[in-house]
Amino acid sequence: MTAVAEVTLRRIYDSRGQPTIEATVASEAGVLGRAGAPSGASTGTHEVRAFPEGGVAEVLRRFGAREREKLVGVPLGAQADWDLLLRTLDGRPDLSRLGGNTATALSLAYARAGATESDRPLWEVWRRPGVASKQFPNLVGNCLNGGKHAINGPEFQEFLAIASAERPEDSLRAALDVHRRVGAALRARSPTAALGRGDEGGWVAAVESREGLEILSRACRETREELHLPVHPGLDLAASEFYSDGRYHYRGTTRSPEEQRRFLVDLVDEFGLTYVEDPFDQEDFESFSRFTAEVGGRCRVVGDDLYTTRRERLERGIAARATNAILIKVNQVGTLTDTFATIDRARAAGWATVTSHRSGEVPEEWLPHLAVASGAAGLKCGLMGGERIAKLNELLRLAGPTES
Ligand code: 2PG
Ligand code: MG
Repeated sequence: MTAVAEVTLRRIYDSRGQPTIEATVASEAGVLGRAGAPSGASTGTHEVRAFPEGGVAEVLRRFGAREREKLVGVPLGAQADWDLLLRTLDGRPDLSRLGGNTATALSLAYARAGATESDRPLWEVWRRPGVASKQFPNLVGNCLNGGKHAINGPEFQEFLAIASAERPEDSLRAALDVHRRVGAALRARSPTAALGRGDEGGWVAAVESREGLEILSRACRETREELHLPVHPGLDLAASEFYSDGRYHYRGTTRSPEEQRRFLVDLVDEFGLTYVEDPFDQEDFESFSRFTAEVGGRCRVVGDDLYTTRRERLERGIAARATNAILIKVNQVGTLTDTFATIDRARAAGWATVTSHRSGEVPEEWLPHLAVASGAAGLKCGLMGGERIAKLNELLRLAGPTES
């Protein structure tokens, strides 16, 4: 492989119409690697800073000849060196000088250039130790939006269809069927009310969290019965977003951490939830541990804001048995190398990883490659919208030719 000949940054826009960074890495052989970075809305406190004060304009102002000079000449295929250089160039642990999204775009663009020049698919280049061959993730598909991803929706941020068929194609078919049924149920419930979709393509309606779960769980049951495919309800509460002053704030009521835990254990049992993400505030490891001790045998308990894909946070979670799974988002830590370190540690502990999109996405296709490369238990993605379906269609391509 040759070396990096040129690096450029530009402003592009994400699925919410917000500016973000796209990086292009050109090799001496004339091969281009290009990648844009996504953005979250319910960001965890411990994530790197996506942009410095002043946003994309400030990144473009700060990323000058000095930065370019350092990057040009690095051989392709040396991801760890490249990513270390990105961290050094920024100079701050939270990447707030050039922005975590700048590092993410550059890290991915460099990986793409290397993969293209060596004519290998990303999933193969990224394959983690111990992941034998192509292993396909379950689908964690967003059907109903709330929290920060919707206006006037339920407190819980995401009502998810967890589809666990052997073939990705069947999982996608099941998740899409659940999404359709949830929409039909919401229309039937309020025939004259407007029905919209949130940031990740899930439906948005003025329902209570519990009612939303009833609708989701019924839709999953019907899909199981009619399509004979395994699909079960799951939740991402993003609970830090409605936690303050020691209580979880619901419409018309509040719950202490202890009450929240009992409430959620009951929901797991009543609705057969197989996936619960961020059920408590991001600093409350203790409630996570208690909850996992109670339901961890029958339910995937996933930390997102709790860990923000950071190895040190994961280490603390492993010691406390806080969850049994971790959500993986590259731009929470800023580079692929940091992401791999966290994935490898989770795998060594026997934990499941779930590779995730962000609520503000770009229409890129690398996400399923990362899921397959890391033997992820799940791929979390919205089911509607070009920027989501681009990832799901790529998963189908990775799975091979369509049989019927
Ligand atoms: C989450 C994500 C993606 P955001 O909380 O898991 O669904 O949302 O990108 O807004 O952090
Ligand atoms: Mg989350």
